[in-house]
Amino acid sequence: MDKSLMLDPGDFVGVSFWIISAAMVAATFFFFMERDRAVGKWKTSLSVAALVTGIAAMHYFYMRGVWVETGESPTVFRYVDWLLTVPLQITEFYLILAAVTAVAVALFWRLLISSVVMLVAGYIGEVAGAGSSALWPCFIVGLLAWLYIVYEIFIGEASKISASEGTEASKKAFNALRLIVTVGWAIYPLGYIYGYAGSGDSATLNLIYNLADFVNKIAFGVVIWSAATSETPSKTA
Ligand SMILES: *C/C=C(C)/C=C/C=C(C)/C=C/C1=C(C)CCCC1(C)C
Repeated sequence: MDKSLMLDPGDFVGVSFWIISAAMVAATFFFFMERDRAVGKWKTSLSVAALVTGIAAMHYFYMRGVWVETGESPTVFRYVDWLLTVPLQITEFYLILAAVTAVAVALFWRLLISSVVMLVAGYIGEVAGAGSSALWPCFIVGLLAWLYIVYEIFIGEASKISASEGTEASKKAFNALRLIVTVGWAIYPLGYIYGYAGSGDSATLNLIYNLADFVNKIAFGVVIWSAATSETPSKTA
């Protein structure tokens, strides 16, 4: 077999694709199995967390192949993965709020559409590539869409609903998730800047995105798992 088609242990980016594939599979099984321990509507939240890591695992297997065999960024598969998993994570915010109170569906759509705008803009920018005139305008559009999500969960309607209607467990989950969406998600635009401004290389860009996915998909699920299993049947009634 052609050795270039095998994962080289010295290829840190390739190895990071491999390790994260394994971690995504493990997290998926964990969230599905732990579903039994959660009460009521939290079960759905854990299923969604498992879907996120499961979809990512599948894409990581494939992205590793692209990277190892071609040495190129698997941009299309990365964005297909994000386009499926980010809206699911946005759904988690809505589910957490909807589990405790009635929430306007319009809020869900605003968050969802913003996340799609963020990703489509980023995709167009990355495919246009370094040196193209679309690179930074697309980045700005994506950045604004992300800032809108941050606004919604810190100051807007979503944050007000959580503060006034939330249970202890739902507030805990909401607050931790919004930290992830602010601090954890910030790694992506920073990676984009690093990758395309100046002397950035695609290996480092992939490593940054891989680490960001590891944190933002698995830690995100763990936060939900922690809240879901801390609420006992008597507390939720
Ligand atoms: C599981 C995958 C996740 C949580 C991916 C999140 C991706 C982002 C937060 C991407 C953000 C970007 C911007 C804020 C500006 C434009 C470039 C992007 C798409 C990298």
